[in-house]
Order: sequence, then C-alpha cells, then structure tokens
Amino acid sequence: MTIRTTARRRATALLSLVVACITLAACGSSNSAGADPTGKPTATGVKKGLTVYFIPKDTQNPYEVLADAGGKKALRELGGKVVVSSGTADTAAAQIPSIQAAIQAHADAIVIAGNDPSALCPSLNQASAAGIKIVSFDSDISCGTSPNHLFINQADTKVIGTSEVDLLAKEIHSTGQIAILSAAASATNQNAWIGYMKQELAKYPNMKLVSTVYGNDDPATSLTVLQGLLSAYPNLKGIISPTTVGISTAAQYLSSHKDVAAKVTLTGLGLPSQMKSYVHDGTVKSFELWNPSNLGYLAGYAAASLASGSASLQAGSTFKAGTLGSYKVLGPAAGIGPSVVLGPPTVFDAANVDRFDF
Ligand code: RAM
Repeated sequence: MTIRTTARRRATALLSLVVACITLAACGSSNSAGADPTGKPTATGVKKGLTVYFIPKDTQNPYEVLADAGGKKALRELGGKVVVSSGTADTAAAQIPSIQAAIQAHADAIVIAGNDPSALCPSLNQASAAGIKIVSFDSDISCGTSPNHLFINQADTKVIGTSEVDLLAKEIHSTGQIAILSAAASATNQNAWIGYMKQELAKYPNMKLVSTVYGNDDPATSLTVLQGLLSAYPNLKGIISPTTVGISTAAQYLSSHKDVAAKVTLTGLGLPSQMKSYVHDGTVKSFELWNPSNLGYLAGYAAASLASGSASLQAGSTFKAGTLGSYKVLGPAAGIGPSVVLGPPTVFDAANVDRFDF
C-alpha cells in the first residue's frame, strides 16, 4: 500500500469517526441547526440560525477535518450550522469557488485557511461587501485593510517557530546540517513559522539550515521531496516538518528505514494520533501541536460573535467561546492584523503522547 493511500484511508477513517460523533451529538441536542427561526440572540449574545462557511486548506487533510468538526460543534451549540467547502489541493484557485458558494448562499460568516495570502482577497472583498464577516484560521490571509478580518491563531507565531528549532537543537546537541519539510510554498502559516525558525537559528551557530522543501500537504509529494533531501544531503542531522502531513510522512519513511532514522532526527508539528506509534518505536522523540478541534471551535464562536455584533475587531473586544471560556481580540502586531490566540502549543513525547485523542 502506498503512503498516499494509507494517509487517505486514515483521513477517511477519521472523517467517518468525526461524522459519527457529530451525528450522535446532534441527535441529543435541542440546539441543532435552525432550531429558532426568529434568529433571537442566545445567552452568549449570538444570533441563532447563522450559517458559517468553513473553507479549510484541503478537505481531506486529517488536521483540517478535525478543525472543521470543531467549527461544526460550535455552531451546533449556538443553534446555527457550518458548511464545509474547499478543494483537495492546497491552492487558492481551489478555494475561490467555495467563497462564491458562500456569497450565493447568503452566509453570515466565512472561516478560511489561506493557501495563498493575497490571491483570495478579491473574492473575500466581494463576500465582505455582501455583508459576510471574514475570519481566517490556521493560515492567515493578507488583504491589507480590505476586507477587515479576524485571524484565529493556533498559538503565538514566534513561539511556534522558535520552539521547534529549540526542540531539534536539544536533540542534536545544537550541531549539524538541518532542513525543513514544509507544506505549500505560499502558505502564510508555514512561511511565518519558517521566518522565526531562521531567526532562532542565529542562536545556534553550529546548526546550518541547508534546504527547505515543499510537500504541499500531499503525502506522495512530501515523500518525494523528503527522499530528494536525504540523497542531496547525506550528512543531514535533523528535519523540522511544521505540518502534520509532512511529519507523519517523514516519520513513516524513517520508521521503515532504520539506517536513515539512526542518523536523522525528526521533529515538527504532528497529530498525536498519527505520531504515537513512531514515538513508541523510537523514530521520533518529541514534537508539538495544539488541539485542532479546539481551533475550529474557537473560530466558529468568533465567526458567530462577529456576525451577531457581539464581538468586534477592536483590540480588547471579548467574546465567549463555549467550553473554552472567554477570549480577547489582540491588536495588530508583527505583520498580523486583529487576532485571537488559542493558547500555547503542547510538546508530546513518550510520556504523554497516548493521553491525547486527536
Ligand atoms: C497541516 C496544515 C496546517 C498546519 C498543521 C500543523 O496539516 O498545513 O496548516 O497548521 O499541519
């Protein structure tokens, strides 16, 4: 079985699980979509009956599937609904028809992960002019001030970049050639994290970044560029893969090529569910992430709050995000407009990786 097939099957299995959970939860809920046709605000100040379009980078990436499920859970709690719509390639072109669909459907808000910082802006401007609130999550968009939007950041951008370099440095004793296995070359989140990785590397003069390769969040492409990397740099000591698709593909390869795994240390951002077997077989020592479902859940609450007028883009505006508690909008800083941060990333290793269900 190919890595691509395996990954797609895992994604499908995850999707079925998530769909099953959503169905079960919806059955037991008195707050399901369209429950109150009057559109009266709920106790949180959010109107009922809202429709939010979730446009992830790619509907088949297991990470995005979990995030979308979090968004669905949020809107279900609020008496609204989420429509998930996007392509399967991590490109802006694959996302534009979904923005148009949201406009046609008179959606209340769009929650989008930008595959390309500016390519989506004309369509998003059109959506905004039609009264749709714009929220980015996972990977920010860059449209200047038009349309205004709120970025739901998974964790502090600088912390994500610097902590991955620090994790690797600890494991390779701050010495040797290293490389980055990224997702799409145009992805805002990846490039922002890589920028901070490069800054942090200045602290480690004996660690040298020799290459950054792009697997486009596609398992087969990630494997091809990984193999190219390993043959071009036979002395490579470490790889950082800040994408769940890249790190799981690389871990699977190293796990079945122990001679390479003995020389190359892998870390980055991974799903504990996909990575735990590689931690237990000694292929990977540690990696990081946050809860992707919580990210989608927070984005869902933020979108609904903006669409209801109970939150704004002003720094200091607060809104309730269900079981996650209250969140505050941060003012623009370091290349990011108004944003909300989910929380700090978690480091996973053999001691804790089994405790997480995502
Ligand atoms: C990938 C996606 C996503 C990134 C996570 C960590 O699945 O590229 O954008 O944030 O991994």
